[in-house]
Amino acid sequence: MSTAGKVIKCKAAVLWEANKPFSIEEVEVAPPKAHEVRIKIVATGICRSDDHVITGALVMPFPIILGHEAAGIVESVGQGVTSMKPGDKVIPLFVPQCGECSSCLSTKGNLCSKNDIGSAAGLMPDGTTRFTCKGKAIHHFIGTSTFTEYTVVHESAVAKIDSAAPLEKVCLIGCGFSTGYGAAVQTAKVKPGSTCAVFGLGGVGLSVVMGCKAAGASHIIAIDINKDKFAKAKELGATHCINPHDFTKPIQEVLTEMTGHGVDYSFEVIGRADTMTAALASCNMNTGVCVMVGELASGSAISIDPMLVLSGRTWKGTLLGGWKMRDSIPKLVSSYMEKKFNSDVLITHTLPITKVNEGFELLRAGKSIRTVLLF
Ligand code: COD
Ligand code: ZN
Repeated sequence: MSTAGKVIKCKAAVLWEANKPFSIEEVEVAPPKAHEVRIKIVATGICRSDDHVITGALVMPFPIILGHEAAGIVESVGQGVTSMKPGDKVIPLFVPQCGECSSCLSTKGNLCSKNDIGSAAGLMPDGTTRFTCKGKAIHHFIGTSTFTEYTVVHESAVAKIDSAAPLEKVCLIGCGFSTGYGAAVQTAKVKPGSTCAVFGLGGVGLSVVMGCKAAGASHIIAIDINKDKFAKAKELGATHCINPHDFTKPIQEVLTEMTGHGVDYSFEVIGRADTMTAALASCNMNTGVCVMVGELASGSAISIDPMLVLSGRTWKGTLLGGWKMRDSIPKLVSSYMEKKFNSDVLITHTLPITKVNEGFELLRAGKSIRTVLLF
């Protein structure tokens, strides 16, 4: 029996308040309105940014359904949706591509003005929610909300992908892989033969390592305080792995000594003030490029010595690897299908959605790279 046009009751992991575990609840998911799409989520990865909402570092309204790195199948579409139909395989996009705002019309950048990252309203673009649970409205998360069997997203925030793509693998292309890989190949545009330093070897940092390798970097220095991350970093292309705890001097001095004059490209993929400054100081003056991928807790700031930039370094930032998502995500999935990269190596654990809290414990304990939750 078709569910189109009807409210769907399904399982979801609801976060009622900060610093509490998820509750597996039955939620009601309203049908998609005009220009919206309701998706049956098949697989969703756990990303550190979801954890930042739990801890309060990333301020979002509660109660909320988190999750933003997923793949699924279109269940039904609202009026006016022409770019996809029920049965299509899709990836929800936390940076939409409306095609009309100045960012979308420009060839540069990818931060569509319709995104809900900065505004953090936790609502659909029309200012309402499609989720209820126990009579209460539940917020959306950055236009995606994927820790639920069904979600509703705006058409501008969905990419249709290859019908042969394995959803339990390509879900990582919705965030972690694309963010890191794009930071290297798209935002930094790493040149062949260059030297790169990657601070932080989570799922996103390891994807930066993959991007640096694909771009032809000859030296990739991987930095983490958890040495258990080094084996995978080496497997993916790191030529050196260093732990700042093994040195008494600041890590930027260690890197400058290792390279003679600092690295060509540095990437901060942790989200800490001290490592952001260290990454900037690690790249060489005159030509070095530092790309910030991590973010600090909402409302906090860092201070730097302006001389670090006056001396010629370039300091850049990237959200989702700079990809214009509706255009790029289907192409990245095609590249995955053509085996141009292997993001599967990032998946260390697979769990049912009912074990979502266990998945977050693995991340906090530094034991997982990516856990994929299945429905
Ligand atoms: N020095 C070196 N390494 C460190 C340090 C330190 N002081 N502290 C922690 N680390 C290591 C950890 O051991 C870990 O291996 C790694 O840093 C961080 O990895 P994860 O698995 O916690 O995180 P990821 O890879 O899932 O995500 C990292 C981000 C930086 C992307 C994330 O935390 C973030 O800041 N997101 C906000 C920015 C963003 O792009 N958001 C969009 C959606 S993701
Ligand atoms: Zn993420």
